Amino acid sequence: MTNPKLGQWRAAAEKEIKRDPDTLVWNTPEGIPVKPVYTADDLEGIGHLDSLPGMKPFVRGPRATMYTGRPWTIRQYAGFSTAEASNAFYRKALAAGQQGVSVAFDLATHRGYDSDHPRVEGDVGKAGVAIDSVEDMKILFDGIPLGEISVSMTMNGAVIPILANFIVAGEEQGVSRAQLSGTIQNDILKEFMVRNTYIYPPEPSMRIIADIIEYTAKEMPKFNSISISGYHMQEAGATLVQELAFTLADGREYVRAALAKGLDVDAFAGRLSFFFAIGMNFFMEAAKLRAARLLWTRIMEEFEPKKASSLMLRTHCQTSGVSLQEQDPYNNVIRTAYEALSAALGGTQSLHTNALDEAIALPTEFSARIARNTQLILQHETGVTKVVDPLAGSYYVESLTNDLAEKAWALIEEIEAMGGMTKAVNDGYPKRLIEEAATRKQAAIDRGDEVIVGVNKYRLETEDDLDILDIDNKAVREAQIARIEKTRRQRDPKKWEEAIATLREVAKTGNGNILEAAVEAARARATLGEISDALREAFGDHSAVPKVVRKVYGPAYEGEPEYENLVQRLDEFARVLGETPKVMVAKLGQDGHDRGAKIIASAFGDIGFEVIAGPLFQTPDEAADLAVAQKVHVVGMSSLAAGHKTLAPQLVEALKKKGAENVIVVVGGVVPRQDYQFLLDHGVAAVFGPGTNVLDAARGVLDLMEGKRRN
Ligand code: 2CP
Repeated sequence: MTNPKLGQWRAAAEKEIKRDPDTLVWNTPEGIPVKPVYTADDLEGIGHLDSLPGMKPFVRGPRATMYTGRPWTIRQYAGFSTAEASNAFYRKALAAGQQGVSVAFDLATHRGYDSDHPRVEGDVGKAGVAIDSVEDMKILFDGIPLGEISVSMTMNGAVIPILANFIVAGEEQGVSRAQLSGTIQNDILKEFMVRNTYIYPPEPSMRIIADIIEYTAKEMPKFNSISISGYHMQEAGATLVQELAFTLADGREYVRAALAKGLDVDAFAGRLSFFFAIGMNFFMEAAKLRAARLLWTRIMEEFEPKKASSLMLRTHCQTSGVSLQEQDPYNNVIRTAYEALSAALGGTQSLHTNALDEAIALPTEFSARIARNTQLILQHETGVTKVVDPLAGSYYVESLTNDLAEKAWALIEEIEAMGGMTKAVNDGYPKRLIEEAATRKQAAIDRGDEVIVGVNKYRLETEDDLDILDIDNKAVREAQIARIEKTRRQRDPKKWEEAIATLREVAKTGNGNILEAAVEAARARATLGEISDALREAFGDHSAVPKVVRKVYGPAYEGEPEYENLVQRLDEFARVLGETPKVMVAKLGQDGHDRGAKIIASAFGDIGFEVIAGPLFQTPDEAADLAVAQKVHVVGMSSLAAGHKTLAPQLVEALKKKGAENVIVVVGGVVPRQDYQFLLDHGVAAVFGPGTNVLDAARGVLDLMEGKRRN
């Protein structure tokens, strides 16, 4: 039934704006046309409207009383440098109101390397804490009672040694594994899609997950075996529909893997948990969490569980990292506060609010305090915890919830028709869709269609310096190496050897549980690298071939003089040069964040450069070899994990050694302004920091090439 007054509204609207009100429709990246006004008509046919919180299909929340009974957990993700430094940080945070711990590991740890491995020189202690053995893990939780405080660990690649070390650290603190509460991320499919901290190929990686679900279901009833994550998809540029669909499809795949181990669905389903990003599309994000719960119930009903808790989606959320900006960084406090409110209105169980400086560095104590207080103020001062699901019944939000659910369901079914998520991930389908969405979004920002305050509009003339935390990773590495050596010296070599041999055997034969064997190895003080290597021997390493999407960025600019001029200028320069300017985009060290690299490669290709996309995880020497072999003019190193001060100078040196000093090196990504001069002094020709317009970067590279030719 159409509201008879809608016609009157249209007339009034048209009079106000002097054009058709349909021109006010906002077509979101999700393909949802958001109308200027919603009415009861928009609720027609929506099935979930009369549902209640704590009841099927859980749209209104997994608990009946939600925050009125217990507010969400304030769980700030943190970790840096050594176990000692991170432990001190956690203790202070807990004393100041944080309610759970969430560990960020450094990238060396993520990828299963001990701190003394030559490949990880630039990574140790940088974007998280370095953990090499039980000895480090014990220090990390010293004075933090693991039987009382729940601990989340973001770990996927080296998930086996980390969880094993955690279990043994608990044991040696006097806390049995049955008492340990917390969550391990353990979500490998999205690693292959977007986050890239995988180690082994997809198939054995799925076996690892099933083994962890099996072990925790039997031994650790309070522990969430997985955190099925959409967060990184949105960070990589996914639309909310993609984030929703791919995450839930991943979840379905993990359930199937666990069932294939012979587990009863009710034995583990209640301990599956989720993790979503909350970006700036305020109502859409809250609706997304509601839709996620609705769809998860639908998916889980297929498996016919008996317990209601098996149907419930419980989730952690983090405010969006990509929505943070380097420019005018105090704006980030405001962005994060809105996102946090949206997460609360959507009914999250646990939340991380980003610190204002997280676009460029690890949080300082000051910025971490503001981030934490953003949640404390929400919980204690705003009244949002006093009512369950306050957005229920809103014409707009209910309609969005339904639209998101329908669109995501269609994509989930598409994945299903392809044979499920493992297959789709292997084929690269979700990754391609996400990269296309990311490139489209970048073009919208560069063109100014999407406004970012302080970046592409209302930009400050001068930016104030911000105090940031810098880690001396040389010192961290030395301290870690000393502790690894001590651990190796003090352990019983026979016990160690037997435990590693058993682990290798279990991995190779498939007889026994990998985590169970790894717990023994951790007890015998096998290091993280040794445990990972034992599994590497059985499973091999996964290496991905980088693919770059084309014709997404360019077409968004078609006909715009700014873009056309640049294309023409490049074309003319190519004629003078006698060849197409060739740029290699390089990712060095264990930094797998490749959104920026992929966008640059894609856009530069459309503009007319010949682009070589280097593989992930190269050493500076390997990148220089590739640059020489490919005869590139420019290497663009993309750095998002703080390794630039070690790795960029090494790259410049490696090129020089190979007689390729003519190759121009530029650095792009998350580079604090304070580091620009250091990089320029070490042979880098230009730095393109966060928020750089891609066309400006392309012009900058062309200027450098032209300048070089003239000299
Ligand atoms: C909850 N409880 C209640 C109520 N609400 N009891 C009575 N009345 C209520 N209204 C109970 C729960 O049943 C539970 O007990 C306990 O209180 C804790 O509540 P919870 O909702 O389970 O909260 P939680 O312990 O904080 O767990 C939340 C999640 C968990 C989402 C389930 O998986 C989690 O903490 N995830 C965090 C993931 C994370 O931090 N990831 C970091 C990503 P029982 O347990 O006894 O039932 S870092 C990201 C970076 C970017 C990266 O990945 O790279």
